[in-house]
Amino acid sequence: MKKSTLCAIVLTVLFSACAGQKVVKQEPVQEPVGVAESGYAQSFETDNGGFFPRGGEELLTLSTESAHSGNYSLKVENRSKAWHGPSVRIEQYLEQGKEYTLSLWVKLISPNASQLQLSTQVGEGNAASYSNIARADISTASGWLQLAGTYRYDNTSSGYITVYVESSTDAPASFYIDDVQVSELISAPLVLEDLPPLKARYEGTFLIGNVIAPTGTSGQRFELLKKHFNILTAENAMKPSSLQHDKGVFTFEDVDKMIDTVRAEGFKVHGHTLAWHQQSSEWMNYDGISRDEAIDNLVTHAKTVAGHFSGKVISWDVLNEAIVDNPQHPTDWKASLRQSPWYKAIGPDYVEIVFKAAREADPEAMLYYNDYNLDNQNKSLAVYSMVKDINERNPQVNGRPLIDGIGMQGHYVTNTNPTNVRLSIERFISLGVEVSITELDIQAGSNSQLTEKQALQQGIAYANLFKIFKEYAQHIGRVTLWGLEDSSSWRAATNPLLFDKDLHAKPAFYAASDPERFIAQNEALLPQDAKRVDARYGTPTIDGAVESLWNGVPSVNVDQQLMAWQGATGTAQALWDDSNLYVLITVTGAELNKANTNAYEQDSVEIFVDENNHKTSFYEEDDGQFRVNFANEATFNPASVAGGFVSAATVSGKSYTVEIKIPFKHIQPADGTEIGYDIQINGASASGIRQSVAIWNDLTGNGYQDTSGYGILTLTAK
Ligand code: 9MR
Repeated sequence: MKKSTLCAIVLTVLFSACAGQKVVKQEPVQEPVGVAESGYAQSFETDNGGFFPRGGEELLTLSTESAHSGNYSLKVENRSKAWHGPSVRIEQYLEQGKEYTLSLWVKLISPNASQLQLSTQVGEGNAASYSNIARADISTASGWLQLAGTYRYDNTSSGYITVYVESSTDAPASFYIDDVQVSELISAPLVLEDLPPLKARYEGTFLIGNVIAPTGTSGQRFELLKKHFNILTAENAMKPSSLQHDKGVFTFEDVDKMIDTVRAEGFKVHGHTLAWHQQSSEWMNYDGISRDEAIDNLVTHAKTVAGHFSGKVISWDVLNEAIVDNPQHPTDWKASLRQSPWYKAIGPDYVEIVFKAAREADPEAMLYYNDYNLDNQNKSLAVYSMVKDINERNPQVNGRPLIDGIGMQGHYVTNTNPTNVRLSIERFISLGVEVSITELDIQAGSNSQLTEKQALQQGIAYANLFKIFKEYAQHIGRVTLWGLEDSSSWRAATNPLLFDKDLHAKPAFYAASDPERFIAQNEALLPQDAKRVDARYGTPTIDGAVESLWNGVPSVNVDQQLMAWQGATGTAQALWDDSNLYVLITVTGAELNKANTNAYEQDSVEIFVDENNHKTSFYEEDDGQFRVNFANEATFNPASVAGGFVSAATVSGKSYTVEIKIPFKHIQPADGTEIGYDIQINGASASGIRQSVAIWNDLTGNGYQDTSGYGILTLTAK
């Protein structure tokens, strides 16, 4: 729409500029002034429309350097945190219970590629909740890109609602925004469906939970929560910076009211969280603080908060997300600890210190260690090692081992391998602790869109997990979903929950409710058998030239696209001899771009090899991923598989050919030997970001850590 038309439809809004004012994340900057009859629209032609820097330090300026329409846009620079960005208050344009379309245009300035998201915040301080509306991968070559989605404002009583742009990674991206619009969407009123309550399905099995904000204790959403769930976690309100934003000033009032209300309705409450590297006030553990002062801050916070809620919560996430992703030496848990502010200020014993403080202040509450990606076997081994060591050294703290439970957050995707979830549950159970699934959601689809097939695949993923949870129910205290309906999820753009934005049950709900039945009815969607191909016997010269030895060797098409773009594809053939595997891959339709610093985002081929064909859901010693770009630069996962690897590449127009030698290191190859094998082609865009992934067999996209989806290569014809 042209800007002139836009302004004609929506009354121009006049705000006084407030860029440059110091603000902290949850605090209002100033009251917005000016009224629009039918929504909010801003094109930055005359002023900044009331946009303010969310973190206080970002620089927002009106700019003529680039505009989506008209002459001006708002330039956003000097961000240093993922949640920093331009924010504007919109509460006066909203009516409680109505749904709105939120949209704006963004253009990236730097770095070359980033991920930007449009989000909304409802409420302030410890009553705030945050939802991501739309997210996009963007590069400087993308030009102007629209971020748009819908959101139903179920409760506007906080009087503080914003829309803002942030990045979903920590990259301090700078960008322009333009043509912001918030307008009402005519949608059907919410009607609750007559469904069997989920909590009744799991009565006596485990508690079934969801999240809540202090503003969420009334209305249709609360009715739906009451119907299906019996335990609640505050999604944000009980985090450290919410309860003690300023040193010594504990703000319990909103949360106390919320807890009293939900307990009166029969809910149990779980506490989240006493110590975390996020949403923690900087004064608690700033760079350069003394160990003693940091310990004092940690212990005071944990004791005051756990003491305050004692008797009202049944359990606590005492410590959240302390272990790094995919730790390289997982049995050494101290070396696997995240270099968080608490770690830097205190050292590894901060873990024990905070658990002891919590136990002292509330001896009844079950004390949990909580983390994400615990389906990663390295990460779960590090957590196992930590809890084992701490509990062995602290077997009797107020009558029981110090750590009572391990919380597996469970922020999953549809191709998360359920076997890895099972393995981690088993590993934790072997410690004698309770396990809970604490933040379950499963992403599917994108841009707040979910096709029927994606919804069923998501259902299958939920069903597979609930089947496992039921099997281990004796050791599982609680399964908590991280949100009620997709549109209010922190990952709203990828539809991860059981209910849609109109509070209707999705296939995922029926899958969670009766997993066995759901799987039986949708079996056709379960993974297919692995594809097979033969390798012939012979030893080629690795020079990128296709010698006659390759003639007649069976060839596979690498053409199943995993991303929403039809990029480079190719064919692959394999030879073998008593020492090596040889692969010849020819790629067509490539941009021949290797500008991205991530090797996997360059035009490149990947070979996945599982020598013993164990099809494990994690990498064993014999498993490797070998990547070569069109310029013959190789990268390896893990780095240790590089030894003896040789490759050659030749380029012709938009095609390239790669010839590769990979030594067998763990098997004695023989006629008839079957190895796990897959081929992937990464297609870069002309602007240097990965736009396509074509694969031979494994559609999960998980081959870099999981060999169970590989195809099978049979060594023949010696
Ligand atoms: O869902 C929460 C979202 O509203 C907040 O913006 C975000 C702030 O960091 O925290 C989200 O919840 C996180 C939880 O506290 C810990 N595990 C990861 C969750 C998703 O980020």
